[in-house]
Amino acid sequence: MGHIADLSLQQRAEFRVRPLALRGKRRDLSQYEAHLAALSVTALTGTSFDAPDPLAALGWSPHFAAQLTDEDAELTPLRIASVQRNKATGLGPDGPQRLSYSNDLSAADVAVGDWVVANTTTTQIMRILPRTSQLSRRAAGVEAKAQLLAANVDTLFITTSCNADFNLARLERYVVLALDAGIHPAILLTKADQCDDPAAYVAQATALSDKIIAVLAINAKDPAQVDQLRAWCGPGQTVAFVGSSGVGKSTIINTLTGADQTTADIRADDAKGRHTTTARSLHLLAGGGLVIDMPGMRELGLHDVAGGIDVLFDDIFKLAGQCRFRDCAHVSEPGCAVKAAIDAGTVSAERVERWRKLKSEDKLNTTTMGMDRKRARALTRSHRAIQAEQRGKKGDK
Ligand SMILES: Nc1nc2c(ncn2[C@@H]2O[C@H](COP(=O)(O)OP(=O)(O)OP(=O)(O)O)[C@@H](O)[C@H]2O)c(=O)[nH]1
Ligand SMILES: [Mg+2]
Ligand SMILES: [Zn+2]
Repeated sequence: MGHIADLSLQQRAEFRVRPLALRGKRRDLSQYEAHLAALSVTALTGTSFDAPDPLAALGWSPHFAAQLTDEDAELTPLRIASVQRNKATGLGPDGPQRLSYSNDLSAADVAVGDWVVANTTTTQIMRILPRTSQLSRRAAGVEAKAQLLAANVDTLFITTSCNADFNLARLERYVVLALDAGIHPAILLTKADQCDDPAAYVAQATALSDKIIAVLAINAKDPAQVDQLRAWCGPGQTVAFVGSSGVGKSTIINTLTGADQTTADIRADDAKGRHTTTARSLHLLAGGGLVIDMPGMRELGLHDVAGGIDVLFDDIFKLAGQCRFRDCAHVSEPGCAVKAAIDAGTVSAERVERWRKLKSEDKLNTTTMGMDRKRARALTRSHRAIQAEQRGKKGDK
């Protein structure tokens, strides 16, 4: 098994295509909600595919099968497990295969988690199948470029620790990223074993949004505690781990897989990690789920996530729609419903401020990244000043 031509009729046709995550600005929140609801059904029942199907175990689903054409008949579908500049690794029922890129593709186009069709004779990736979800950020650095982080993810485990790394505004950024992509956000609080009151962190994270499907405080080294995550790692389900360096992403994945990826102690003085993981990678769990490990991120530059911001801050979004002026800046305008809600104590001023910041950053990055590079450089000068400040510190992958 391996060639698309070998897939059964049922696998090639008759598929209910899962709605694609719609990206970008959008005013109709119901689309997100419907998409997230569809995902939770999948999360509970596992894939709708036959369990013994070896491709389904790798996350193959009707969505991908429906993308295949007759021209793909001689090609082999593979799931991308790692991406390097000139090579990538694809997982298939027969194990991992080293792949290269066909002429019109490069490493920047391919994400860990992608389903591709490859010519296994020439070992070339011929085409990337349309994704059910994708995570991308504004790449670290001055250039206004998007960087793909992962593809076809069902659940995002936003990982932080019960210590100095814990930061509500940063958690919100990751939640926005997930919601915008139509991916379920969950929050993992590691190092609970080193914390006097993990429940206080859980309470704060839980209060962020009812869109967060779970908040768990765990000791990443304790298999019994980490086992709770398996509820989201059923056969064919893909989960990705994001968060700062040193919070324990690889430790959790090692506990889940029983494998031994490199991990390293954080610096005692500032609780910061050292970027132990240097590349994104996909791993198979014995139970059938797939996990994506990522290097720690210092900077999560958001772009084109207006929809995700509106979903996370849906209460403020609705209030803003009731302001007297359509272009209300919610500062001192008469008839401002947002300001009225702050005054009445129904929304917190801090939360409105975080919303405002995310909105303006998203707007700037979305505009900048849509412009030519010369103009982008002028706009990113203040960003460059921050970069200069950070120079000398260790690089961000
Ligand atoms: N006591 C305790 N130590 C932990 C826990 N989670 C992680 N650690 C330790 O924290 C250090 C960093 O963990 P890693 O798993 O390498 O962190 P990471 O998030 O993968 O870091 P990067 O790969 O740099 O992004 C290691 O020494 C782990 O053993 C935890 O829950 N409890
Ligand atoms: Mg790591
Ligand atoms: Zn207003």
